[in-house]
Amino acid sequence: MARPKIALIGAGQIGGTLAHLAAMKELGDVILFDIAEGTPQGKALDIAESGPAEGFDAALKGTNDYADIAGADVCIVTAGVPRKPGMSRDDLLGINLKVMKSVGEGIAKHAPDAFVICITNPLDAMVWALQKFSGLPANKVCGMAGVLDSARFRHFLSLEFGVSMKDVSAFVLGGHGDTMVPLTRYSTVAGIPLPDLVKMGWTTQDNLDAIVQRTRDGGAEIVGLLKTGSAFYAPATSAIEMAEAYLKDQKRVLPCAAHVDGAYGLKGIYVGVPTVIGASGIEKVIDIKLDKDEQAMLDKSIDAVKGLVEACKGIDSSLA
Ligand code: A3D
Repeated sequence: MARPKIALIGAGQIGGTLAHLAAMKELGDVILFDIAEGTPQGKALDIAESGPAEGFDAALKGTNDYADIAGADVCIVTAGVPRKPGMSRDDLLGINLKVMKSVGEGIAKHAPDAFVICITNPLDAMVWALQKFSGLPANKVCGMAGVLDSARFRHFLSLEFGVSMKDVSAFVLGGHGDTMVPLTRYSTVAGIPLPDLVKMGWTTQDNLDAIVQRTRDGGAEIVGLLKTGSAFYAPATSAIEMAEAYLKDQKRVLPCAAHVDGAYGLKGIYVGVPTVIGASGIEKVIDIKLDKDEQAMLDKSIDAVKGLVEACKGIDSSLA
């Protein structure tokens, strides 16, 4: 059987890391596409040359021609610009919306059967626009944010409790932005919900609140440290987890920006929700019962996403 084909649209910081991870995990052959001439070719060659020492079997090719992504099984989209210190994700909307149009058209023409994972920010609005521009089925187009946001939450919790990250599970709902909703009630250490750990005296409510806030600000913390761009190692790892779930039909339960139509009382909007990812793409959106406070936080987050979607419609009338 031929190896799966993974097309990476955008060969910048995240794109290059995705290529390296996909090759090291032997998820398939990798096509790195970018408009910058030489960048995807150089990164593909550099990673391919790590193959003999690493011992992986994967072919890598860099290109500036969409025709090379033909028949891709997975497309991961990072094309666009990242933020710099002082910028919010929403400041990227105008530039990245235009990029989503050309990417959507390229995927529609050359890889219409692919499972598409968008990473470009502002995430929830960009994945919505990418699905519209590409015309691919909504269950085959999703956005990576929840896996990363919950990984950050898990990392901070493991530091607080002094336990392995493997034993910490965490859920984050809503848009990928300052209004994201880390769900403490559904986040656990070895199955023990966080509110119970507060009662047991393992941590305090104040510490937990600070961790929630640090999670919300997780992207900005890295932007502030790097100064020249945004996070790329953990975002790439998170998207690879989603791609692997699809390619291996793992039925993983992962939070991602999915098209929600019915669940949570929403109608046809992309927002971060728990999903099941398998060979059919987003196979299920899990509709968790929320309490009043959680619902209020989610409503606020959804309003922020809806505002960005309206802004997209204002910029490009074909989306209206
Ligand atoms: P960067 O290293 O700048 O790479 C972006 C690449 O896109 C560059 O190589 C550009 O040449 C390329 N590009 C620009 N326009 C086009 C186009 N029309 N077609 C093809 N390629 C194009 O950025 P990065 O890799 O650090 O980040 C990529 C995106 O991911 C940004 O929008 C970030 O904001 C976003 N991001 C999202 C998350 C989430 O959790 C959702 C996390 C981190 C970064």
